[in-house]
Amino acid sequence: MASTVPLPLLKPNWDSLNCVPSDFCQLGLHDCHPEHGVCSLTGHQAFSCRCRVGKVGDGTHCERTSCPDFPVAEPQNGFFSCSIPTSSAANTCQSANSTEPEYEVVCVLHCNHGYDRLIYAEYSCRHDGNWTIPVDIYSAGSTPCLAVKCPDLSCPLHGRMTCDSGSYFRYPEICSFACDVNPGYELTPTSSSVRHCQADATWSGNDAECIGVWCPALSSPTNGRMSCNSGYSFRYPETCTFRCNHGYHLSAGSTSRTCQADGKWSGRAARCCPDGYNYYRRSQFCYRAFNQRKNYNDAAATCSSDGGTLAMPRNAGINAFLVDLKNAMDNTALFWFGLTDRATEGSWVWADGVELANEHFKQWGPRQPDNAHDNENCAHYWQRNHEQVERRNRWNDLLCSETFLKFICQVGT
Ligand SMILES: [Ca+2]
Ligand SMILES: [Ca+2]
Repeated sequence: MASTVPLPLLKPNWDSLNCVPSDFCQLGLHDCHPEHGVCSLTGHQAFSCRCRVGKVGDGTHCERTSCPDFPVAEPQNGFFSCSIPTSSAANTCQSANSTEPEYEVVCVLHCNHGYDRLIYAEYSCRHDGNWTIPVDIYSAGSTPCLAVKCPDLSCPLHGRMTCDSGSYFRYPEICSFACDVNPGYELTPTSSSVRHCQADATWSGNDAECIGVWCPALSSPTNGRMSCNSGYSFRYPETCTFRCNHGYHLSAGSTSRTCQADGKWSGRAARCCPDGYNYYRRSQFCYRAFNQRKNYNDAAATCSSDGGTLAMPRNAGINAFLVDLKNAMDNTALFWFGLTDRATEGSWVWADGVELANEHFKQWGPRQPDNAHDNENCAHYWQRNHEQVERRNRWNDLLCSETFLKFICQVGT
């Protein structure tokens, strides 16, 4: 029930319903310090004021006792937060007659972001002006604020990890990652080369992963297959093996090639020639001298059924290779090769349709091509043992319908 008596200068600051029976103290008809003063009845309409424990003054005027400087040094990675508690003043009614001392100042240990508080320490300056020291945060072996721990990291396979504080993995450690360059490893594109243990106990960046250096992509040889043992990554140290299809043989290059630490493949490109054919590296074609006699068109058809054409000795190197090839087969025979002037007399065209220009390589025999009988339109090699030495292995034009010649085919790789 609220008082009907006009209030003096000081307002009551507690609810009279909950308090002691009607008197000047209860009604607030006193001039004791509103917060730190305690009113005591001394008789009818008589009261006295005193200050609460921890305060100094005559009861009408009360002041906090001042505390000495906070006696504990600030810890590494932490700090003290000090405040004046408000609880005792807020609930004045309950504590009006309490002898509980008022805490002047309370300081609590806190740790910086990224550090866990291992010790709870609350310091108070009591009414007697002395600090209580509940715990010695600097006792031997204790660390009041310990950096948060990130998950352990490990060395990537084929790589190295270097951490700036010796792999404690605690904030704010920085770890860097590198791969074994010698031999042959590098970080994947998504890997982080530097990672920070962050204040939230997580690592920045992504896991570091080392992969072999890249070698240029390989492909199956024509008429063959490739098989690689590491997912066709074409990275060190993958090895690819090569096989030729049925009816073909590995006529050049390596059956097995390995991506090396320097990013280059061992060995040479595999080449598959049809069985019976020989590979000439500089033209990258396979050639075969056939031990059969046919006219030009039938010879060309045989080459076509092997996937090629009559041979085309476009340069001295190929020409020499073909001469050796045919002579090894039969040094008494004439051999067709892929050159005709059937479309336009005097205009010689290779089997692939390319014209034999004036400046191109030629090996015609003396006074050839002569278009004898006005009808010699297909080219061939003379035999090695021709009685006219100057004709041996040279080119001549002949009737395309002649059937006593053997022939040379070529197939690409
Ligand atoms: Ca002709
Ligand atoms: Ca001729």
